[in-house]
Parts: sequence; C-alpha cells; structure tokens
Amino acid sequence: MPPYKKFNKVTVSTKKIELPKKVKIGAEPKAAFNWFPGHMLKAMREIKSKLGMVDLVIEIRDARVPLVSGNKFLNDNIGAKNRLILFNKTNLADPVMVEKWHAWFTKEGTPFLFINCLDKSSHKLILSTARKIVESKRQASSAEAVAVKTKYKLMIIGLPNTGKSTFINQIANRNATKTADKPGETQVQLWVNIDEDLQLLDTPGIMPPEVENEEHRIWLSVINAIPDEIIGEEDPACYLVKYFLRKKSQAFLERYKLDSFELTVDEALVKIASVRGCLLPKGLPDLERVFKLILSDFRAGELGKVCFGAPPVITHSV
Ligand SMILES: Nc1nc2c(ncn2[C@@H]2O[C@H](COP(=O)(O)OP(=O)(O)OP(=O)(O)O)[C@@H](O)[C@H]2O)c(=O)[nH]1
Ligand SMILES: [Mg+2]
Repeated sequence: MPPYKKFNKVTVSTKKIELPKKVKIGAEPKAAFNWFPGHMLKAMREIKSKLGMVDLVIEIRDARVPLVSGNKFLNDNIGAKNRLILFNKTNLADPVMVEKWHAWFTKEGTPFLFINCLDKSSHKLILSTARKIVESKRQASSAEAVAVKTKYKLMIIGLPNTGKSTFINQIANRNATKTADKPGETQVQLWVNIDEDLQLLDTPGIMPPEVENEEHRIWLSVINAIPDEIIGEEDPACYLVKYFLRKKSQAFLERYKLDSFELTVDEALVKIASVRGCLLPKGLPDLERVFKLILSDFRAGELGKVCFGAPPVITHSV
C-alpha cells in the first residue's frame, strides 16, 4: 500500500503562526494543467518520421515514478517498434519499491532495466540487452538480414529531464549533447556517433498533452519533469513534507533537525525555515525560499530515497 493512496490537498491553518500574507498555503487546485510547448509536437512528428531508420527505441523513465514517467501518447506514436525501457536515477529510488516494480514490469513483458546511467558499470549490460533485442527481432523477420547488418541506430526518447542526453554522453564518454538540471533542455534531435557501429539519436523530452491526475502532476513536478514555473513550488514542496512525515523518513528528520514526525505541515515548514535560516524581517518564515529549498534538497537525494505510486493490481499498458 503506497503511503499516499490519494493525494489530499495540504491545508494549513495560519492562525497560530504568522505567515507572510502573499504566500497562500493550501490554495485551491490550479486550473486544468497542460505543459505541451510547440517544440514537443514538432519533436513528436520528427520521432515518427525517423522510426523507420532506427533499430530500437530506448525509452528513459525515472525510477522514482516508474509508471507515471511513461508516456502513453509517446508510446502510441511509437506503435509496434521494438522498445527497451531504462528506469534511470535508480540511485535516488527506494530499493524495496524498485524490487516490487521489477516484479511487476517483468510480468508486463516489455524489456526493461533499472539503471543509474552515471554508473559506468551498467553500460555494458544496457548495450548488450539492446543488441539482443534487435538481433532477436531480425532473426524472427529475415535470416538474410542477420548476416549483413552490423550497425545499430538507437533512438532515445522519454519525458523531459529523465536523463536522455546524460545517458548518451555517458555512453559516448564525451559531452556530445547538452544536458541540464531542468526540463526542456534538448529542443532538437541530434545524432551522436558512439563508434563506427553504433549511433544514438537524442530527442527532446515529450510530455503527455494532458496530465489529468493531480497527484501525478505533483510527482512529475517534484522529479522536475515539469518546470517549477508551471505548477509552482508550493504544492509540490508541501506534498513532500507531508509524504516524508507520514513515511517517517529519518533522512528528512535529520536534514531539517526536526524532533518528531508528529508535526503538521505548517509546523514543519516553520521549523525548516528557522533551522535553515530562511527568514524574513521580524523573524517570519520565508516560505517561498523554504519551498525552493525542499525541492532542491529532494532532487539532490538529500531527503531519502522514494518511489511514488505502487504497482497496480490489474495489468496496465506500460
Ligand atoms: N542522480 C542521477 N541524476 C541523473 C542521472 N541521469 C541524469 N541525471 C541528471 O538529470 C538531469 C537531467 O539530465 P538530462 O540528460 O539533461 O535530461 P534529458 O532527459 O536529456 O532532459 P530534456 O533534454 O529536458 O528532455 C541532469 O542534471 C543530470 O545530471 C542518474 O542516473 N542519476
Ligand atoms: Mg536532453
């Protein structure tokens, strides 16, 4: 059972603590969400147009959100093309949940690996798995082609900021394509030559045109697949505080020197503001700074390892 079966909006009483007026905690949900800038639609068209020339699509997801960092819209457009899913950033994911997800995805049937692309020791396995998938498909389709084809072209796709460009640079062992700790860095496709037999195609991160579930939006926001300017920092940061308090995360407690998990979100925010010196004149908590701090600590893995969501009981399109 996940710690959050359902995301309840964080509501905080401002009666006991004087909070700066401009920051509203527990505001009503934002209007309908969609972050689908023009370059993503263009990128989708370009991905479709290149499918015929690649041997395999490698989809990079975030191991902290294994199902929800997939993209049905993207996969529908990929169609029956061979796909290998890499759940990246496993170094930031809860190992107990990773095992559960591992078992679930094994039953689903699409080939996958949980990886941390910054760890060079995994590269050999990734490339040999990719080659095996391509080979078995080739053998199934034409014995003649098996003999002649030695070169591989792999297309790297996925949500923004999942580590596509980093993965390519790691495999290439050089900075062949630009990376950044923010979503939407890659905006055009780029072929990267790894060696004379292997080429990787970097593509811009693509979001689903709509994310209906509010909790899913928060998950995608905390992992920085959606820019903070779109959803704001308040809701994702309050979600994390509530999540770690409920989960009784020791890393969270120690990071912010909290004495107990039996705190309300507002009490925790005020304490974090004081411990980390996020204060306004007259000693009021500077909540905007606290929200930013919580998100950046979380993204750096300072608050503990997480996996949001749990494997569904029923089968699901991955
Ligand atoms: N901890 C950790 N961080 C990673 C890993 N892989 C990538 N990153 C970081 O994730 C951030 C995003 O990496 P990018 O490679 O730019 O992501 P992208 O998927 O190409 O992003 P877009 O171009 O926006 O679609 C960078 O700060 C990377 O250092 C990983 O395995 N573990
Ligand atoms: Mg990129």
